[in-house]
Amino acid sequence: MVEYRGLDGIPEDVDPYFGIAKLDEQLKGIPSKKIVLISASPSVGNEVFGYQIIHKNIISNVKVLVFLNRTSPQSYLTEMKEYDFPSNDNMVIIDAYSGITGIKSDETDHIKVISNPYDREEVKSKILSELKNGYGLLVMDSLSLLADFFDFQYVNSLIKEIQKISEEKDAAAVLLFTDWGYDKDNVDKIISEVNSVIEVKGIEKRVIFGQYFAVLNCDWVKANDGFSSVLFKSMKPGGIKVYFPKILVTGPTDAGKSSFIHSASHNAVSVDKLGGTIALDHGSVDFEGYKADLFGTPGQERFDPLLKMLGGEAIGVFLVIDSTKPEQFPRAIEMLRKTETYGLPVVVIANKADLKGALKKEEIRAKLHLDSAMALIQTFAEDLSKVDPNEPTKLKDEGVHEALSVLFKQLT
Ligand SMILES: Nc1nc2c(ncn2[C@@H]2O[C@H](COP(=O)(O)OP(=O)(O)OP(=O)(O)O)[C@@H](O)[C@H]2O)c(=O)[nH]1
Ligand SMILES: [Mg+2]
Repeated sequence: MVEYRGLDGIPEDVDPYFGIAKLDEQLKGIPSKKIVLISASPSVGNEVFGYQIIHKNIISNVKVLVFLNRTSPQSYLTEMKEYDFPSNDNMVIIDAYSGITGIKSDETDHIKVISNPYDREEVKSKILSELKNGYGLLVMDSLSLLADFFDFQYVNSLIKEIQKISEEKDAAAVLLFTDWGYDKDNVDKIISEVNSVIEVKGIEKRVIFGQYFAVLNCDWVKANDGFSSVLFKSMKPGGIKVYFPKILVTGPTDAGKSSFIHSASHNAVSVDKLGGTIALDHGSVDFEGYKADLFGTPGQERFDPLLKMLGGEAIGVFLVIDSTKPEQFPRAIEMLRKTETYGLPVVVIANKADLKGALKKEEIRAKLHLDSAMALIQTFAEDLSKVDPNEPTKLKDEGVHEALSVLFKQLT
């Protein structure tokens, strides 16, 4: 079994991967001979999943064949680049688009042209004969458009043929599908032909609040309780990121909440006065395929009336404490109570572990009465000589990253 260690940690020389956090963790990549359908509702779109999967594989030296009928190869490659997913020699495109528009497209080593995309036999034979040339992965964008052009019977028999070649050639396939309200029987038939279905949907209430993906089924991984749905954001550049809309950072005055938020995120802002936070901090974290919005509370008691509001809708908490100040520990617990976040996943950050007099982890655990299951992670100033009493301090990446990965794991 492959252990998921963040996107950069995925071992190479193996079967194709999604290159998408959580999806690779749940499904352990895409084994060869398997066909995955990524089925989106029209309001969200799934093309970025395609870009990201292609990119992850071509940079891992998997040869990827991409069938395009939704857009031209040129604009597809431009879109990929805008997400910071540049193409390379491992990517070959079958162009079933230019022939529709009448734009002349020249065949190259990396672009195979279907001269008449309305010719069902030409389309099928071009896909199947090219796939026999030794690809690790086929990506089709889009299968639903092919059903619109021809019909569902055609699409079903094409999937069967792809399956046959994938078996012979050890290839996998990812088929992008948008469900424009087709007849349910037709869609169910396709679902029954493939090995895994991933749904991509929006959380809608007149406007779209968010987007999520969820594995509907998968015949190579057992999930007794099913697979959890995963909120995501599509970033340009960056692609699909698992998204946590609100994580609270709280703890006593001067413990280092603002320092943690500034160290963990790339764009933090703090509403501060004389170095102390007086309203809130906010920062966006972008870490190993995850994106999270951190909201920091002030520590001073006079701002306690804000705590409940700041804690609202949070899904997890970083509780930051100063390792040298055990007298503040009861206050830390009180803040957890006042933010009304008790019961959510909490990671305790024992900051200022670099200072003289900092308590050891076990001492902190005992004094805070921490349950043994609760994570406690030490953080330190990166450079003691640069600590300024009026500014947040840059903390060492090591502790900050450990804290992020531990909480993110608990949240998904
Ligand atoms: N030596 C050392 N100093 C630190 C560390 N983290 C933060 N500081 C310093 O501690 C002070 C408080 O840090 P902040 O991050 O502003 O603390 P805070 O919890 O946001 O404080 P309030 O918003 O007022 O509640 C600042 O002077 C920081 O430079 C650390 O790990 N080691
Ligand atoms: Mg602060």
